[in-house]
Amino acid sequence: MANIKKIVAREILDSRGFPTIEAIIELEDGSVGTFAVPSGISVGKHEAVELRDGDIKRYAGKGVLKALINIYSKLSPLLIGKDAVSQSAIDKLMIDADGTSNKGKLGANSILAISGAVAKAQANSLKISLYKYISKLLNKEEMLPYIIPTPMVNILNGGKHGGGNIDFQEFLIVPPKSSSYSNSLKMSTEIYYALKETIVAHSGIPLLGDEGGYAPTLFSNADAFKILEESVLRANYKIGLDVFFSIDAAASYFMKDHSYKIKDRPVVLSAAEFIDYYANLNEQYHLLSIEDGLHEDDWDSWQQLTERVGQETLVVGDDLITTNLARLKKAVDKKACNAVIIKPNQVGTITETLEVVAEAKKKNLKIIISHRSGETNDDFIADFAVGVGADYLKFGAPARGERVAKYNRLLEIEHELS
Ligand code: 2PG
Ligand code: MG
Repeated sequence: MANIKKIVAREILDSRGFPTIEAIIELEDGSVGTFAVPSGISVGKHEAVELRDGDIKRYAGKGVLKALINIYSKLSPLLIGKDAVSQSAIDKLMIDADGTSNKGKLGANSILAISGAVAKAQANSLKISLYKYISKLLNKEEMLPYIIPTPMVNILNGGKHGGGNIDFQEFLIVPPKSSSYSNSLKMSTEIYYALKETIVAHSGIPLLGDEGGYAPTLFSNADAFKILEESVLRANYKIGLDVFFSIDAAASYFMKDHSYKIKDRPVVLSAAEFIDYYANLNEQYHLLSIEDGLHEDDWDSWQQLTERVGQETLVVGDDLITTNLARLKKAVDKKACNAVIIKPNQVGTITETLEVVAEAKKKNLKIIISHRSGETNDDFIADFAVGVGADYLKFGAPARGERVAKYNRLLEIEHELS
């Protein structure tokens, strides 16, 4: 048992050079926890509010000084002296102090910075690895055995993360569940190298997108699949055996007036036609998962997509659910998806994130723990993914410091577990 002694928060930069918050919590026994908040760019409409200053004279309006002031003036006085052993009590104090349904008053970024730092400080106080502490928070006791979730590795970036020419946001490669984590990382990284060679062989320029995947100038989604296929072969692997394909379409970002405009088709597609398109894509590539295949509020079409391809493919809700318990329950009722993306900053506290994980587990949805496109070197979510016993994880390309910090932490955990 150790009370919170000191809270420090600072404005730092994320991987896009945008300001974000880093909080440092010190407990009375000397234990320290640090947490840096990530930030998305293809943000779901129903996510908790990320408070930004809006002062265009500073960091183009993206500063987080107001959120810092909230930490020092509103949250610190509430939390100093409180026992870090009760994560849920601490999170509840902050939720109540905010008082809104979307953390719009104090900002989900202020609240999550403290919530995450408290969890890390408490794990350090108990002298246990963070993933073990997360497991205890979720299950009351440690949930054994620990397994490293299968990585979904985003090697080709389009949509809002790329050069603006490919419609789908992420093209991911996923090794089979039977592969060890280190072998999965090795295979994915070798295919990532091969993708660079393939792009160059096609006279492309191998520039990177926001999540470290390549963002080549391609004409269509079909072109992207072609160069992925070629890259897997170039690395001497077999699609459907050594590796599977997944996509995050982030479709809310290219739906307009209830229709979808993709470069693969000369005319716009209705939701029903777009579902046909996915079904065809599936026949060709046997996709392991389709994330945000449809607009985030088109529940009926989600239900139809799940009915159509959900037997063999994970239909993954990210912008659809936004790590929000009510939306998860609605998705389960409507059979709108069979897998869910979990991102702590979509909801704003560790306790609420764990509640969504627990509900998804109860309802047999597959769980994918995800980073954001704007990241820091914080590796919290690597431990979080192992601790909650997720099925998959999504940390971007196996390149760039803010992505490899997480992949490398998993190598450390794998070593610890062996
Ligand atoms: C997503 C995420 C992470 P962003 O859509 O899944 O890959 O992107 O953080 O920009 O929302
Ligand atoms: Mg997504």
